[in-house]
Amino acid sequence: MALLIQGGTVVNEDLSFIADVLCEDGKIVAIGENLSTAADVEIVDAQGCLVMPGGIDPHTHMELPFMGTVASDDFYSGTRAGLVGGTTTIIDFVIPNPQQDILEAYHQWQKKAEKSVADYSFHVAITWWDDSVSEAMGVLAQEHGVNSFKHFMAYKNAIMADDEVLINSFKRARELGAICTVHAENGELVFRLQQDVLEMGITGPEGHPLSRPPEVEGEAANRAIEIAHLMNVPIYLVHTSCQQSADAIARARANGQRVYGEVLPGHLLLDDSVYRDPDWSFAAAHVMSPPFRPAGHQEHLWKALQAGNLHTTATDHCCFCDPQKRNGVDDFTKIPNGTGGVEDRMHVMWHHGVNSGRLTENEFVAVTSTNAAKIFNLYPRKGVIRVGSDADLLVWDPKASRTISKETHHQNVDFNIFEGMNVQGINTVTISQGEVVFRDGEIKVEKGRGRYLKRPLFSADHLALQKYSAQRLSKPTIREPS
Ligand code: DUC
Ligand code: ZN
Ligand code: ZN
Ligand code: ZN
Repeated sequence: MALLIQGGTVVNEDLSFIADVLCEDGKIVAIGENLSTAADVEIVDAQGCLVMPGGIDPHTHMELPFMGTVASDDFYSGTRAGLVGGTTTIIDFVIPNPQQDILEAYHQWQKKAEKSVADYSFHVAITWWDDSVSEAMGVLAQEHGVNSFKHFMAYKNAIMADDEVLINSFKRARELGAICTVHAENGELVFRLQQDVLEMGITGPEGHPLSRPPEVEGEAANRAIEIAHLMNVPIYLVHTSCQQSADAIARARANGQRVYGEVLPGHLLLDDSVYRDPDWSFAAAHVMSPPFRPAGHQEHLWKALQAGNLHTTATDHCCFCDPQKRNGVDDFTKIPNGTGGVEDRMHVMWHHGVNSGRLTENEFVAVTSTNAAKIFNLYPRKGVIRVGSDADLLVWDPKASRTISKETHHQNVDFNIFEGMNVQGINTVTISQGEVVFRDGEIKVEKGRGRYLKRPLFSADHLALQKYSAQRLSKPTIREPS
């Protein structure tokens, strides 16, 4: 059945204008003023509201097996919570165990994701290296629509990618026309500092940020950016959390390098005082990596987002409940790392970004949807209200508000890092694949309705890097001995 969203202000990244939006068979088929209505059209009244592209969260971990447990939000509960909060697409991470067949891991994740209720795609992590991994990257890129590969520079003795893995994988990604992404923290330094902090007798969550200071992220960010520079591949830094890595991105961009940065609402708003709270459970619930940072970094991240040196907002949604966190009750290094937020990202970013005057409504659309679609090659299918695009839309009421709480959220976790925050400006309706899935507080979805999104590879022209490559590799003149 057709759906007409009537009388709202359409907000794209480049422009806002009053128009109706007509959807059919899951796609946007017409945009214009006073579109005529056939009898069998479902009407959504958007008078006084904005109509925006559905949010894209390019960084989630549903049902992730991690640090001896499994993240509590699965692909059903997590994507459902996302739809409630206006996120209609997620990009999750396939994370193979070291030595595991990458394709086997990919198929495991596909199986888990069958219950998704929102559209989803996958980055694939490269956690080890040999010729079979190189071959598997080719199969993923050419047959399965994977155009981004992830590298954890932290988590030594587990999924960490050392320099050898980074260099080989970056080179292969470049050959294939894929983009590289990194979790930038120096895993050797984290390992050393964790031992040092434990030896000082600090075993509680307050040890977590001490073992992963901003320098650890800054070093890895700079290293990854330089390796990407020499391997001539675009790079995307996930969860940029501190001044050091935001500055590394800005420097490289000023130097003409194709580097992108992602930031989480939590890193924009919370500081490391949460780890010194006397309530162990409260402090442990905030343990994620990279940690929340000393006061001051948050303002720097906001400015980097406003300046265009950070491009996307994500959540790193990776939920663990208190009994799971308690695994690290005597040793902070054993607290499963992760926090939630897939339901709250859009609301928090509007309230603290747009209501504060830091972002325009169009910039909000860019950093919550369009930029992720462009960087990961989902655009213009996703990330824009345009004829032919998927009908993933939000009716956004800038006057409506909600108070964020674990008591009312849909995320399958017993904590919310934004507990008690009142946010004004929320989606009252979520439309996914041309279907109203959320309206006025009610979510109605059928398990498994989410679709896997293949993402095409980038052409060399699109990457726009080959000229630099040619210069770098041109042979020096060999002089004859005189
Ligand atoms: N950081 C987290 O906090 N959780 C999952 C993985 C990660 O890098
Ligand atoms: Zn990470
Ligand atoms: Zn360089
Ligand atoms: Zn992550």
